[in-house]
Amino acid sequence: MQLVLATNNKDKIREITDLLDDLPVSIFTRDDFLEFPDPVEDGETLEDNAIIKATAIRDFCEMPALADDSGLEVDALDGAPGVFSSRYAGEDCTYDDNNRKLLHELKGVPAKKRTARFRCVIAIAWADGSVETVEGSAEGVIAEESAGRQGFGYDPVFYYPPAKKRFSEMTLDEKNVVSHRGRALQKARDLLIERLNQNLPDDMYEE
Ligand code: ITT
Repeated sequence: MQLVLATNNKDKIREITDLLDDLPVSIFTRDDFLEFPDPVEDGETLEDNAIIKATAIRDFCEMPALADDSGLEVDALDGAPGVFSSRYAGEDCTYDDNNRKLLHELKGVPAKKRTARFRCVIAIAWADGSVETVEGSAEGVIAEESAGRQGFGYDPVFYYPPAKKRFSEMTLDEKNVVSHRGRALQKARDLLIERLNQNLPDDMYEE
């Protein structure tokens, strides 16, 4: 099976390929194509945007496509930045800009009220025209300052209580076990395995 990852985000690509690399699936990324569309993510939900990306890339590359739309929901900010997580501090902002803005918005908010969650929706657009979605989430608390060197995005401010550390203090494997993306990808793996089994030639089932 061939599968193209419908994302421009190299950090996502690292985490996704790590969790899928034991499957008999050839994974392609934007680097494998001379041109790669950058669809407008104008959906109202993570699910809408994941479907927009997966179908646009499936149609352009003519192979099944997997897209990830993810975001951070902070309770004290009524769910912001949510679908706007990548551009919270403005178009073309950096991860650091976003974290600085988030910490500024939460200045003075006590620890108990700094609860938040990462959410991830993965859409797989199949060659037959159908689309399936799965999701995962991870509950945490927004720290008072940035720290840690691993991960990406909001990981330096996302403290995960069960592990007593931030996502930015976890190895790739540790994060993938508990993260929103890791949880969604476990379900996406099941969808891929189901399809792989359907595509097995008949003689594979013979005793
Ligand atoms: P693509 O649309 O090309 O996939 P993107 O980075 O624009 O890349 P999203 O629209 O899904 O992706 O925005 C998700 C943002 O949420 C991302 O840029 C990070 O700022 C944040 N984010 C998502 N997953 C994260 C994670 O595991 N750790 C930290 N921040 C994360």
